[in-house]
Amino acid sequence: MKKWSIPSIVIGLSVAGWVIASEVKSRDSEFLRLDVNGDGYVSAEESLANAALAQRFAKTDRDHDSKVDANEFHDFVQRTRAVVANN
Ligand SMILES: [Ca+2]
Ligand SMILES: [Ca+2]
Repeated sequence: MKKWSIPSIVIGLSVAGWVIASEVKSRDSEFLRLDVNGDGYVSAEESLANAALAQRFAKTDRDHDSKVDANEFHDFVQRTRAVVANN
């Protein structure tokens, strides 16, 4: 029984992401892509897959727990987009 609970959550989140705006969906799938071990956080090591995030990892990790959660990643995406827009 227990081994089905995590896949069910993943499927549930995927479905939820699918019905939300495509911008949110792509943001979340990038977060999921970077979170290789699936613990819900992007570590400094995992951030290396995204050069922009790796560069700004210390600033993105606002609560200084050495990992980036979904909210911190969301803010990073917003700021990155703002930087791109200004260029
Ligand atoms: Ca992780
Ligand atoms: Ca953090």
